[in-house]
Amino acid sequence: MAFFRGLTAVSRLRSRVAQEATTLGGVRWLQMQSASDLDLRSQLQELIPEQQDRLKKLKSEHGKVQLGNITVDMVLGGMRGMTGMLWETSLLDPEEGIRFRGLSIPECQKVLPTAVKDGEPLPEGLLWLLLTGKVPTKEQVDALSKELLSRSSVPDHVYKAIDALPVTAHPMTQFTTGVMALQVESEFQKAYDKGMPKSKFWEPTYEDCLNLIARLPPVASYVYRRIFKDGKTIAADNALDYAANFSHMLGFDDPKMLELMRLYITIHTDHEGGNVSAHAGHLVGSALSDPYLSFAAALNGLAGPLHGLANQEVLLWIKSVIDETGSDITTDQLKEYVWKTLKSGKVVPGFGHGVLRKTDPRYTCQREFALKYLPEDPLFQLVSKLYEVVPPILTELGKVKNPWPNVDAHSGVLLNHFGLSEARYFTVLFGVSRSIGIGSQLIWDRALGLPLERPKSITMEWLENYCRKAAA
Ligand code: NMX
Ligand code: MLT
Repeated sequence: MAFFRGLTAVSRLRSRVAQEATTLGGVRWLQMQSASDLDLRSQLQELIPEQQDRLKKLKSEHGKVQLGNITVDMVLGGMRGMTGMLWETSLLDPEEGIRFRGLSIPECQKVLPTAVKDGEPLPEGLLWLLLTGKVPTKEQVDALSKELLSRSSVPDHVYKAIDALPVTAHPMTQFTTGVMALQVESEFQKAYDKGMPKSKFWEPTYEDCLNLIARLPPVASYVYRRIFKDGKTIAADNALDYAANFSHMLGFDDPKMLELMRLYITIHTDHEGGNVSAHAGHLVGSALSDPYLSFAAALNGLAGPLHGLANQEVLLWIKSVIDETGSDITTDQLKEYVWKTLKSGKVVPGFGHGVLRKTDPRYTCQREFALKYLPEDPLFQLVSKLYEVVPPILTELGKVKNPWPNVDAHSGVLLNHFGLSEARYFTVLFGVSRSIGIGSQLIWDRALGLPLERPKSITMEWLENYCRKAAA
């Protein structure tokens, strides 16, 4: 991990001790951990000056190095392939998929602490990894779980704000309203209004982000229970970890569902910085809007059908296939349905990607989960069939750059299997998870003093004149 390069000898040693504690699981090692080893904020405090120096050096020594050429196609094509922002927490490779601080999803599944033996990673561990670049010990993750729990109390006015909306409002609208209502508690806004030096900006941002991440499960489960369970809410179980507690508050306590939720929340956290939600959050945050305002912007982007809403669309689409053709669908009927969707002017949800050019590893790990826990599920089998049927058709269209499935092609059928069948709710789950990635980067945005984002735009006339001159 490149991030380690800047670490001091002391923190490197500490990180080694922490990792040996994971491997050996020995009490003697664990006793060597100090209180500050278990405290995420103290860890960050130590890392920030090193990373600030690293950025300063990069700017002063290499500021004029060219990273590529901008073409007219890029300007007109949604800025694809145009490198334009710093995003430290993860990096996406078109062929291989996402790496969180250098670790692929299978690597995270191997090294991040779990709740059960050989189980799925705990999302708190990923939050620690995204923020510090270090793999946490189980003790660090447990401490973070407790810390999040201690921050999770939601003021009553948030629920009242949600209740002001019709119960028929889309779950994402209700969820984002809850996030906006949480904003009145922003530590960043209060500190900024009082006045604080730029070097301190990251501290109230950290407080806001951790509070936000902690409070989203109660808000999100309130929205679910309000819409789909007659408003009968379920209290938190303080003995559970972040994802399991969220599942419990939603009303799902099957241990397999708890594992699914841990996996789900882990893999949806972050997908580098250019995706619509992360970019929206980063852009709004660059105006020094506080984390609540920034994250609400991110959620509004996530709610679009080409982005996070696709997980809703996939399950609705799969159910519409069954409604029309029955559950014993043949390959030919499936092909016909895919063509019918395309001819109606719609996209096939869950397939394609703005950057990826292979099957999304987030799809693959969900498929592995399904093969382990629900191989006989008829909807899972249909998803498997779609894997064979859809890519050749999208390839035949001739314009689709990536015919392979993305994360959203799979998530809905897993949730549906364990009883969470209300597709309209799915994007809220994505949103809870994404707060971890966007929040982590927002803290680093403030720690590194990243500037206001303000790219140049041009008109068609400007472009025509420019191209005419370039050709002359
Ligand atoms: N079904 C039908 N057409 C598609 C699909 C698809 N799944 N994917 C791409 N295309 C079309 C696309 O609409 C465009 O057509 P046109 O030139 O007529 O506008 C053409 O193929 C070229 O698009 P690409 O360059 O391959 O993809 P782009 O980067 O523009 O868009 C997506 C990426 C993800 C928006 C697109 O693949 C899509 O609409 N997929 C379905 C929706 C989806 O699953 N979104 C979720 C993505 C993951 N997430 O969670 O955000
Ligand atoms: C995401 O997780 O944000 C999506 O895969 C979209 C993207 O990366 O562009």
